[in-house]
Amino acid sequence: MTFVKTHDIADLNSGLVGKDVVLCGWIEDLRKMGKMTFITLRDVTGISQIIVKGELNENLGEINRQSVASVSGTLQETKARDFDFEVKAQKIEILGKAVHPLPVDPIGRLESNIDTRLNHRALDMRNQKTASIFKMRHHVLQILRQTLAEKKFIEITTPKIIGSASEGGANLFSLEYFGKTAYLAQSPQLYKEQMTIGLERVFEISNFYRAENSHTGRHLTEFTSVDIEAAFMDYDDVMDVLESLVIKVYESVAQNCKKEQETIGHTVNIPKAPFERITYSKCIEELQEAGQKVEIGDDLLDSHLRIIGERHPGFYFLTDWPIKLKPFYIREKDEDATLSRSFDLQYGYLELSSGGMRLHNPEMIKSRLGEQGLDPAQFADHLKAFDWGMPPHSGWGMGLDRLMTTLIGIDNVREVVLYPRDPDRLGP
Ligand code: AMO
Repeated sequence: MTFVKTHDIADLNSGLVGKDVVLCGWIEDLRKMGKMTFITLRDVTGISQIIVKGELNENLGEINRQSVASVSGTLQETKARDFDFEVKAQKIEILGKAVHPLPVDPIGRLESNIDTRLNHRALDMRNQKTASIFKMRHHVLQILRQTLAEKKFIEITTPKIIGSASEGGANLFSLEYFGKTAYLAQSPQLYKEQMTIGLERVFEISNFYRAENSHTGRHLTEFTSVDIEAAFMDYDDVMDVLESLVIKVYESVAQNCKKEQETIGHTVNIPKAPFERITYSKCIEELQEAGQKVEIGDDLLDSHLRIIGERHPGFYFLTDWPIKLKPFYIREKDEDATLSRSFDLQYGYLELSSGGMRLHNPEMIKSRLGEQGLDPAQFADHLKAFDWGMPPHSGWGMGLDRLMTTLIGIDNVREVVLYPRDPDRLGP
């Protein structure tokens, strides 16, 4: 077998002309022209033309498109317009046959619907548009980690199997755990807050779980969350962190993922700082002006956010929500205890992130738990840490999958998640 790959296709260069190379990849196209066969070979980095002549061509036999092959040959200049070089093949070995008909067309000439693509996701990854989305997601993950580390946040990994709710009782998946009931974590909320007592600034990028029976383009039962928590910061400070992080991601993708944007067919427009900050009460006024029957204290429905989103396209913060609409750990405003030091980051109608300043007085937390019908005893382990010198702290959680949809201009999170999980999809 000659599958020792000597070069990725993108690494072929004029210095290698006349030298022997071994390329490995998938046969994207194959044209038999009498005494010659032209093969297009693709690997994850690019495509190359392979010329097959003479005895090798006569004995080529049956080669299926999309089979995986290793090609040994000599690199040479080419007259072909679409390629920089070509390889004159000396040996072609099929390493794995593709059995036709394939369930989806990886070239994308025949479009398949999203369910068919998701059911055959590995093959869908050979479609250049899909591959570009995941190359871009890889880049976004790198830039998030790098930027947060530069801002002196320490990466943590919190447990996903937990003994009690982190966000309150709703939307929890439970599982049998050696005779006890355990839950899948909805967020790292309690752990990230606790970590501020020693590490000050922490972040986590992990999957979390919501037993939400939602059938929309923005809800999954397993999603990737980017979370931060920072001691000695107020909610304005962590909004600044979020704003600069989002801009950094956009700048970096615009600059470093040009090929991916072209293949996806969507150009990333870098948003300008500062993002507009609209208070919840201003938002209610705008909705009333637009003829909506909403009052201060009402939660904002999807239909409301669509109206606000049309008036404020792009990124903006919705701040100072009524305390009763926010989780038990969010702190009230000093000047008006009915309002909270909280925010959502919106992209048009889409909620990308929510966060705020936290309560750090354990008695206040217990009383808020009670008000929200939660049992403080269930949170005893968490509340202990508040007697060990808990600093004032703030943070946020951002849905990575939702952020990705804004970068690729497609409003279905299933496009940006390898194997999405929703109420109707548990496999593959
Ligand atoms: P929240 O519940 O608002 O806040 O979640 C934060 C962000 O996570 C994303 N998200 C989801 N994405 C896809 N599918 C879902 N089912 C889903 N649920 C949430 C959204 C959302 O804005 N602990 C707080 C954050 C904090 O205060 O630090 C929290 O979890 O983009």
